[in-house]
Amino acid sequence: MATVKRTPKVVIIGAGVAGITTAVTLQKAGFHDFLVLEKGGDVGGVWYWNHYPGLTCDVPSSLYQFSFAPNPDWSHIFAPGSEIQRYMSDVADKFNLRAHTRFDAEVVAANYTESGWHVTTADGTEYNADFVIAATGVLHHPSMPDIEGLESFEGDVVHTARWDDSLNTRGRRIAVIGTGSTGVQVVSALQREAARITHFVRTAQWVVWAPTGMPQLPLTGAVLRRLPRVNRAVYDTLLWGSGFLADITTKPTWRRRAVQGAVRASLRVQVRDRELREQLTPDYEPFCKRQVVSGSYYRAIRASNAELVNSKIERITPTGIVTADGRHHDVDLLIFATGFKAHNYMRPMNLRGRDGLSIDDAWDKGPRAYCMSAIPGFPNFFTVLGPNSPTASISLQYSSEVTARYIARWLERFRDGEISTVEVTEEATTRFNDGVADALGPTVWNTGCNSWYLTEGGTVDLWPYDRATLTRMLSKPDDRDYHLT
Ligand code: N01
Repeated sequence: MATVKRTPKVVIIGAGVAGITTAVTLQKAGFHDFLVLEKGGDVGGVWYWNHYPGLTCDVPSSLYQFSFAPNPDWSHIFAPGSEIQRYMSDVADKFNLRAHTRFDAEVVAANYTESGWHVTTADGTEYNADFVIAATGVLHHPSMPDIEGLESFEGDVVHTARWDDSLNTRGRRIAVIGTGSTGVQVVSALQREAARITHFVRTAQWVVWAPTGMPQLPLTGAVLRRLPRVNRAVYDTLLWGSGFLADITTKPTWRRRAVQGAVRASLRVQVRDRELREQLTPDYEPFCKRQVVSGSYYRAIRASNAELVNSKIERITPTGIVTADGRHHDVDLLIFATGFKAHNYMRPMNLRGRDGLSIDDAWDKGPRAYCMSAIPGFPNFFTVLGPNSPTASISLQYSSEVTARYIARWLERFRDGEISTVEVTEEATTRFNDGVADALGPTVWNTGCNSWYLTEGGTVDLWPYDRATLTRMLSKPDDRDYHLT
């Protein structure tokens, strides 16, 4: 007797890089009954939420794109954030994703019962689904330090990830706290117009020089648009070339040492002032933290209206910041570039799987998933760019696409009546995570620095393998690793 085909009903949470990729991949695989629930007012994820001055993608734009939406038209080699957000929006239009999306729809709960998933948004609406895919991103929840006296500050206060576009920055005395990729971009952007800019640096960062302000060569876009095959070849070449990053970060070879040597030399060449150079020199290896890339930061911090302060922040006063050396730094605008709670993933959502298991209980020792995408106890639930995703070494768009295709394989089997539920086994997840832990040993991220890559338990939450391994692991689900009904 022929099997009756079913149409899986899917809820995708989040419309950033991972959510857009998942939605388009499902469409391409013939699945159209999906709904994207997005907390923000538009697609884009980090590119929607972040619009601080100086925001630029520090990955070349020709690489920072979806394989299914090649775009040769970038104003700069490293495009500004607004342009990337426009690209994401154009992709959503091109693939008619808005018709499938509810905006301003924050998911507050998702519960699995025998009848499937029940997803609730903040306004109380409930959606039912056969499958839920969490594409909720890594860098979403801003981390705001609790510094004594902050509430007494009489000037303006802003976190970069929730920038207020009405803020005046010109001619002001600006303090920037934090020196990750964001802090470095903000200081570079605001220094010229500020009356004074003080950069509070708790831990110095290595900064790789790159032509981050360089326009794309004239006519490049026009030529590549006429020659889509060449455009595709350029993208494939860049993707292949990006394997170098995975190589130097995961393997302790002469190549890693050579690149690290170049990063150290770059600091020596660009900053001749010995005292400032000492302040800027980290006590850990280049690439241990998420590598900062900038062609303008060293120039900005050397400027006469700029100062780098290493002394610990003691407290905030109504008019500024007091550091451990007893100095009071007068400030009108206080900018927190203090990063994100990177290991929250879909939380604080009340996510409950089989038998009411909460994600907080499942992850009481830290986030874990099988192949970044499946969690024991959570049937018919997947993550895209979930735990151990290669946020430090491999294109996020590529990883999302591979993961979404992997999930689509399960949807096909559901559609064909082969399975009703799929849940990864505890054994497979433990085996995968043990392998990851071993492979993380020789990575550069494990060489003794503190970074957002580390979980509270001190483990590195990254992908320690190369792109070929990622592709192989996610090419075809292995039934032995799953409970199927
Ligand atoms: O955040 P971070 P970010 N007192 O966590 C400091 C991506 N990104 O927003 O090192 C004083 O890297 C903290 O100090 P320490 C990219 O993946 C991409 O900059 O912990 N300082 C650190 O200096 C990036 O890695 C683009 O000692 C405090 C900083 O705040 C990721 O986003 C652009 C403090 C936080 O650095 C996050 O970058 C921008 C305190 N209490 C970002 N608490 C692209 O262009 C924290 N800090 C693609």
